[in-house]
Amino acid sequence: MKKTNYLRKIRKAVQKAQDAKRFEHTLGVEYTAAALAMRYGSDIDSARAAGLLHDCAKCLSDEKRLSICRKNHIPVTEVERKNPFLLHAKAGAYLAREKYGIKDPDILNAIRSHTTGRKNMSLLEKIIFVADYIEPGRKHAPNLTDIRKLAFLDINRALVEILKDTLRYLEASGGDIDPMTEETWRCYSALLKQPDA
Ligand code: DGI
Ligand code: FE
Ligand code: FE
Repeated sequence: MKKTNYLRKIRKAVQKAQDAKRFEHTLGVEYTAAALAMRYGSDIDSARAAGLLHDCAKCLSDEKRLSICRKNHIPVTEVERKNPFLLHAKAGAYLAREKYGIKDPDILNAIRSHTTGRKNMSLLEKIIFVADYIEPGRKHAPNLTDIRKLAFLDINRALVEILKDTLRYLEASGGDIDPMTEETWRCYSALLKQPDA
């Protein structure tokens, strides 16, 4: 199938699985990821596919997300059991492969890591993580103007700023911090401190 047709097919299928507001966010992440891929020399169609699918499990119930994980032997951590919305990333990667036919492991990893990040992310994983945070429909995060600019100047620095603000928000709101979010923050703030970073 031609690449453009395949993206159109995914877009239509995701539209059916999401409410209108979430789908608008999905389209925002698709084109923001495409723009970042242009900037950093990553594959544009992979960025679009990952952007389209990153929240494909977002409009399911927590029960459904938990049952997808249980049935498919996807490990669920303690924090995820308490906050099953976090599982939309892992369940989304599963659905991307099984329901939407994605085989590229880099796209699947980008979906899986899009909420907490992880250490040593690929360029595509970073692009999706950042695009999710800065897409034009986002309004409420602090420092968005600066982070949007930074995303196109230095993606690793943008990553650290996003993680810092996310951890700060979770601390202020009393949300459970997933150890993975902290590990990602540690990994990339240490990287920035290296003299040649
Ligand atoms: O699905 P989206 O809303 O588009 O974006 P997302 O998948 O990045 O999810 C955003 C939410 O995830 C945001 O409210 C912060 C939250 N989050 C990120 N890391 C953690 C977390 N929530 C908890 N409880 N723990 C984390 O470590
Ligand atoms: Fe998400
Ligand atoms: Fe999202």
